[in-house]
Amino acid sequence: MKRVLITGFDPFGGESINPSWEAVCRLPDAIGEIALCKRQIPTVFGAAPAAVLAAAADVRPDAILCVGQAGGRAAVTPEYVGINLCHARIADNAGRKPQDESVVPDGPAAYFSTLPVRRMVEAVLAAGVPCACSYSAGTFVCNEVLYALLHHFRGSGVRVGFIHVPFLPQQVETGQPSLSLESISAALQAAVTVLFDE
Ligand code: PCA
Repeated sequence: MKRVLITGFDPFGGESINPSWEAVCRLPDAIGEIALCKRQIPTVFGAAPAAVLAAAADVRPDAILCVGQAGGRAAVTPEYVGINLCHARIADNAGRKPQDESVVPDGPAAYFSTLPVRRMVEAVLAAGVPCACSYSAGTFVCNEVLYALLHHFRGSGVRVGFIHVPFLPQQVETGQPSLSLESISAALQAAVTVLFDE
């Protein structure tokens, strides 16, 4: 049995829910031969990657899949790359708004996800949910988490990646992009199924 640490974030930016955690917390405890250990992490620079690392020390996962909200996107978007930059447009949940800071001083500019991103996109599309590969996780807390984990687990054999998910229908005005909780959950389950594919 493989173990996957899967995380979602708490609400931020004035929202009262975060679809990432709403979907993650409802996932089953196992999908086939893959056990899921679910954790909520704070939308706070520094504290978010620290929370995932603490959970990973506890869970000893074979792979880590972090999930976050990307309001405005219409599809589920596995992220291809994390970059060494924190630059916030809005404050995080601790009131911090870093401007042009590094995630890891003197770290490389970027790391590619070590999850099979293309397979994940195919699997989610096959499950009937809109999905596309993304080449930017932004410069807010989600990107910080992705970069910090890829840096920490480089060369370790622990696979690391990130999926952004759209707003839920109740978070948006008519006409704005959103996806149902059922669709987001189905997407995450489909992605998990292929995490250990080559
Ligand atoms: N989305 C934010 C941080 C927390 C979340 O769910 C982001 O995209 O950086």
